[in-house]
Amino acid sequence: MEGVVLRAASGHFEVWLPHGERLHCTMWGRLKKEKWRSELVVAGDRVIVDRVGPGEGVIVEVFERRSWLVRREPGPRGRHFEDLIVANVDVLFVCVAATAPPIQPHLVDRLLVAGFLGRMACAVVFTKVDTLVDEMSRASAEEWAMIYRQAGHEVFWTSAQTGEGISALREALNHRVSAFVGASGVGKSSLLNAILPELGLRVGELDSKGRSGTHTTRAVSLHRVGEGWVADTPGLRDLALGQVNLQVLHMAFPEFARLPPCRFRDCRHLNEPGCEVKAALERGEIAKSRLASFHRILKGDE
Ligand SMILES: Nc1nc2c(ncn2[C@@H]2O[C@H](COP(=O)(O)OP(=O)(O)OP(=O)(O)O)[C@@H](O)[C@H]2O)c(=O)[nH]1
Ligand SMILES: [Mg+2]
Ligand SMILES: [Zn+2]
Repeated sequence: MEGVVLRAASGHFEVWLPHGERLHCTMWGRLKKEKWRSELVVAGDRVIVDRVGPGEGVIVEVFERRSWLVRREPGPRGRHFEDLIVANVDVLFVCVAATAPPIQPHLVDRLLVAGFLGRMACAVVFTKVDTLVDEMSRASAEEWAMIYRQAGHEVFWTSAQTGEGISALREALNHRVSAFVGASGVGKSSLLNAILPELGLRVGELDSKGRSGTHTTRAVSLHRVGEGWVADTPGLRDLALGQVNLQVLHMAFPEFARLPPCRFRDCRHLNEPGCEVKAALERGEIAKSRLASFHRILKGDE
């Protein structure tokens, strides 16, 4: 029987079967040896299961993944371990809070690059827009939204509290697999609760300064929205990408990739003559923060 992994935790898997049944599964021993990733099977994986008892099964095969969100941890001898977070997602919804916790543009940009590398489309979701009560915070949030629109991403403007933008987001989740990702405390679980009121996911407070969340969600879980699926994920502190090739990284920044080519094919957009990216920056078509992220990712420092 073919199914979808809804949740994976230390060798135990909840698998959804197309007729709606959920099986509690373990994994077949031989499969464990064949796989090379630290996470053998993750939420979003399409699997074949054998039933072994009432409500119980065993995963005997994992289908090839069409997309993946991974973080790369440095390993021995310059190698990297790939830590798979979720599989087979069509659209990565990168969530940022309109006010608190403060936006971390570098984390957002890393997630957008990870989405590109993992073959997902990416959108940016502003959460908690009900907290934009003064002109300054509103102007700042709108400026960030502009930057990501300019980068070619669809931007959603939402509040789980007032319901603003929730139906547009629900619509966007239909007929595809999505994942909400971002820093802890930006309101990923709250958004899902607003979209699916019967869900009742646990949400957490921010720390006393409102600088960060308290890592409330502990595991990735997939939920049905209409004819689609959406994954809630634990808040990320950072997302190591490992070494990314210059040309590939350039492609991962859609507003860079749109420009005519720079004079030098291996232009790193630092101070080379004939650099189209620098020229676009001066014209205000590219944000400083985006080019800064590009350079940090290129250098490979996490
Ligand atoms: N004012 C306001 N607060 C919100 C909104 N959405 C979430 N919050 C608050 O933000 C805090 C964090 O929300 P969560 O949904 O737990 O955030 P999360 O992104 O799932 O966090 P992790 O699971 O730790 O990654 C909670 O105190 C929520 O009540 C919103 O639309 N408006
Ligand atoms: Mg959460
Ligand atoms: Zn250049």
